[in-house]
Amino acid sequence: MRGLKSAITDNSLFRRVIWHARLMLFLILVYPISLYAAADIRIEAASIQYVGGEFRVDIMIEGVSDLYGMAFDLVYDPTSLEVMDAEPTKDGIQPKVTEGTLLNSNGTDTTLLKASLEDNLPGNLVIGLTRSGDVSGVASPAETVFLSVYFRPKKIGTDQLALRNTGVIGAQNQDILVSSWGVLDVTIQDQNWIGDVNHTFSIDLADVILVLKALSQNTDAPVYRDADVNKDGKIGLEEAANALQHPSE
Ligand SMILES: [Ca+2]
Ligand SMILES: [Ca+2]
Repeated sequence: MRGLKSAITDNSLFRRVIWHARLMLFLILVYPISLYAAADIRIEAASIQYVGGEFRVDIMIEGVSDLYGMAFDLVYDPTSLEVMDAEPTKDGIQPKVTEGTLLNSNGTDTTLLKASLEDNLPGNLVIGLTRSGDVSGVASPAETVFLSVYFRPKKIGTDQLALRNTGVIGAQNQDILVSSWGVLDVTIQDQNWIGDVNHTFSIDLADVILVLKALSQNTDAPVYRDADVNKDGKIGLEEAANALQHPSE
């Protein structure tokens, strides 16, 4: 009897050990995956911006593994913001979007980036960025810049940027869960741009060079008319001379 009882006890102990071993294996296998399975995506920029001052909006991603690509609409109020045009001399708007170093593995891998205004109308910027070909995904356990978009405020007030029609996929075309899609609230204030021909928030040699290049029609860079120092409605040698005299900051 004693032998049988101890055999039963040993058997249940054995089962318990097995159960614990399975649990540990389960936790080891599943926990790191679940740790990265739900990514956080945020929209980041300084919360105060200035009318006429270009600024960068970063789409940040954190806690993702096997990431192959992401697509979304970046939605904004077109009466208060405009997306910067990367190629002002071309017809339409080529949204100024730059990719981070995550999907291209610090510039070593090929990626595909598409960005356009939906129906060529401002307010809904459709963006997709993926890796290219039969390659594995990338991981970003820490917060990383996925891509950046450049805007310019048009009037004082507030605006909220948000992400819509979102999709995140892994290398096996599987959906990657996202636990939160952030929004960005910006307050837009007025700014005195007199003398600052290129809207860089400083008046310096770069303004002189831009005026001289513009006068010789040697640049596509924007020359801002609200920098007019002598109120003649033009940007010219007066603005260049003013910038030359300006103490460097
Ligand atoms: Ca400047
Ligand atoms: Ca002038």
